[in-house]
Amino acid sequence: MISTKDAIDLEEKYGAHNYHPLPVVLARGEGVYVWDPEGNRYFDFLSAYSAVNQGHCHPHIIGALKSQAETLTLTSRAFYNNVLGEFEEFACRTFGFDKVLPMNTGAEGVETAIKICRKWGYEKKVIAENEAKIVVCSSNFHGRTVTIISFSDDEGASKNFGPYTPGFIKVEYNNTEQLEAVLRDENVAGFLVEPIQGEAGVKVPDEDFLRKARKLCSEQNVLLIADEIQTGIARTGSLLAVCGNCTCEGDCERQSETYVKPDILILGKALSGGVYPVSAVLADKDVMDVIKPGQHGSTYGGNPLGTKVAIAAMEVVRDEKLAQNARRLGNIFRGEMEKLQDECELITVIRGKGLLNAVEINDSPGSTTAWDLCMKLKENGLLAKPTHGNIIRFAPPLVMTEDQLMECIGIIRKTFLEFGQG
Ligand code: IF1
Repeated sequence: MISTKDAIDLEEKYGAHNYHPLPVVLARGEGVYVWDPEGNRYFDFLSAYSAVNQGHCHPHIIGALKSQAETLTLTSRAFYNNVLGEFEEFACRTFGFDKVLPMNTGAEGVETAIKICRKWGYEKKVIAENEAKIVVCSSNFHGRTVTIISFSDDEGASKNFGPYTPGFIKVEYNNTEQLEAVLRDENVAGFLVEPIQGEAGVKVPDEDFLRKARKLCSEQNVLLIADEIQTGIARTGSLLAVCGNCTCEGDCERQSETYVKPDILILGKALSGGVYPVSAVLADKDVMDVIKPGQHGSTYGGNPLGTKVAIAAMEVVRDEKLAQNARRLGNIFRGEMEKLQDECELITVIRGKGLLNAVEINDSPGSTTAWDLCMKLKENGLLAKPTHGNIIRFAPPLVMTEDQLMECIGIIRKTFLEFGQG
């Protein structure tokens, strides 16, 4: 097998340098573990940015992949296929919407939601042609297409990729006063928001932010669009972050007082358990019906292989009660990190929900401290990725057991305490 060094050298030589990975090569994965070519085992605390919530190579999902791969993989949507309808029914029932539109990547899901929202704005809200606006948040991350980076405030993501797509207005995340003010503009068709901002460093808004946003959107006839590509599929301790304190895994009446129903829901990543790219946009009939034949689509979107995989991935979340596990382990994790914070000056802030967590390191965003810590964590058998220089995100697969989590907390403790001593 190719060595760690040779694999990295090949990427350096032939790959575009659009990433700066931690210098570890992964050659195999199973559940919460990954292995490098030399056979060293690591706990995965990134989960491919929350795509492998169900754990690496989950046998139920891989089983679905294998059997469907031998049967039928791609038909295009020029013809029906015998799996798509089953996926659509499963997704609509699981997430509580009338209709679903399948795509592949998260960014495509966001693009789809933007198109649906604009079209709804013109045809249902009767906004004048080309005048529709969508409100977005500061420090958002929704993907990498030209339109999406047009409303990013990360220079790295947007600089020199212009000209940019117009039609977006920005408000401060978690600021409902600003939101209320901009929604008065009659040309606003939608409000696109992450229930927790992942890329920004796991920024959790005020408890009632989404509920207030929902109310403001309803009052002004504006579509609330939730990007749950990262927060969805049990990651934050409920099936969706918008489910609030409900811990069911999809078999739900959605009567919980804390549930906030978006008009458009965007899912990706763990919708297919990291096995095959599947994203989806869900909405009720009155919204989704603005899209007619020929107006949107994708060659691979809704293909039988991806949809079969996605059904299996959603079954795992339900059958293994991953939302409940994420909630329980997340509470333990933050509790243990708070204990560590008392003993260790390296940690300034701990935040998160369920198993989407981050710690802020006592150094400037320009420092290498978080990176250096992640290198030490790697040496001690745990993989996490620094973000914004001084934040470390901790997001293991949701199939983790309490014993495994305690072992991981031991590794993090030891690493931080050793590092703190120089
Ligand atoms: C990269 C971060 C995570 C997302 C939300 C849409 C997308 C994403 C809320 C687009 C993607 C990624 C992509 C990955 C890094 C990453 C990320 F570091 F930027 F912040 F997850 F935390 N909406 N998130 O988080 O989905 O098109 O990638 O399938 O390198 O860009 P995609």
